[in-house]
Amino acid sequence: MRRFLATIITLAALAACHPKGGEKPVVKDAWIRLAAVQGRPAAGYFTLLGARADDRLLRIDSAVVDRIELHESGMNGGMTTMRPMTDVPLPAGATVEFAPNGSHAMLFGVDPRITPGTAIPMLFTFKSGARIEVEAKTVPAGGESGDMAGMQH
Ligand SMILES: [Cu+2]
Repeated sequence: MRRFLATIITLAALAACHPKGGEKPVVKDAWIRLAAVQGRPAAGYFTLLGARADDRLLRIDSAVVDRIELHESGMNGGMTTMRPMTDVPLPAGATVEFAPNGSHAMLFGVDPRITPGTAIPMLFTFKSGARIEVEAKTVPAGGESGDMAGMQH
């Protein structure tokens, strides 16, 4: 019983200091690095903020991109590798970053009229049913959003 009470108290303390998320997840700071060669995939980055309840990012769609995949990066024998993720867990109140060298969105078949500086609309769909549209700014291949350099992904 004493152990049980201690658990309750610990949980209450955790709940008290846990940051409260909003009703819906938030998508912020979305940007896309276009490919150096037209026809090659572009890479998209953004930050997810979890809502009050656990959620999952299921997919991203854009009217000007044929197909968008969610990829995670890893290292394999000194080489950067990546593999598709079917969805992305977004726990309540958590911050999940898609950033260069880490997880990223891969944009296949970007409309050739998109040039650096053109915004790309992206619609994020979550398991909770939340759908959030953001405008991602685009930068040229090798360009940065202020935080990183050089990598393909
Ligand atoms: Cu990728």
